[in-house]
Amino acid sequence: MKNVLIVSDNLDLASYLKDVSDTISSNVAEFNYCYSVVNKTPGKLKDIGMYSVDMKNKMHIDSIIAKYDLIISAHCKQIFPSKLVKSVRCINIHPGLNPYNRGWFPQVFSIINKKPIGCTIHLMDEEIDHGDIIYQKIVGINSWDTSLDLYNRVLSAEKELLDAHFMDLVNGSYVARSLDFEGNYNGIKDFHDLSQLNLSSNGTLAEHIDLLRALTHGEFNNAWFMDGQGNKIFVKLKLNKES
Ligand code: 0FX
Repeated sequence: MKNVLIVSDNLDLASYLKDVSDTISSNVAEFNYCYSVVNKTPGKLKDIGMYSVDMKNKMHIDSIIAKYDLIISAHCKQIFPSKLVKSVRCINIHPGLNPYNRGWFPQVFSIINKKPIGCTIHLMDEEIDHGDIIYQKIVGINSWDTSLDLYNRVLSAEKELLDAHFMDLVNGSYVARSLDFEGNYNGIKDFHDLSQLNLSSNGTLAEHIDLLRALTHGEFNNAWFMDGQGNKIFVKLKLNKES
């Protein structure tokens, strides 16, 4: 019997993983579910039976190492410490196609820099979104996609991989391959830098449309500029494909 800890700050994915793991007999594996302590709105995660863990707390880490055979990170907002990834098998479910645009919000950067996008399930090492790749699925980018459109397809691709391979992940029945190259990494600062629109920016209209659709994600107010009167103005783009 395996003890598995699932750590997630993403309600959609955490609920999905709970449904998948609920179908597995407790003779095969037992699952516990946590969200990270940095999560400022954990209400709904608590409602589905998750509790808080702090990846910076040495006591938490030591008790995780003592108890679990496998940790699955499903969009956990805290970085796993080196001691944890070296002591227990840790698997990350990442909404990007490693090693392209590793780090924050990969689809935003892929719309702009045209690097491939998709999802990756990989072994964790000490670097972010970097360990050996277990499964990947590529997702295409349409000219009319906003960040939200593309993100939703990436999330669906993650669920498809989990549907097909969850038990293989639990049992370790897979062949992982190392990265062919290091790729590139984007931090949250890169996203905030993009969000501050430079009204004097040179570029083609196509580049500007890509920037604005990459920063358009449902209700989020991402792209902004200051007008001459000191008002902060948020910008979103609406794209419709002729039907
Ligand atoms: O959970 P998640 O989809 O994933 C993010 C990172 O992209 C990922 O690399 C990391 N491993 C994980 C821990 O965190 O993030 P989210 O639910 O905060 O955001 C989902 C999408 O929403 C994001 O891809 C873009 C969009 N978004 C999010 C925020 C917070 C915005 O457009 N603006 C925002 O301010």
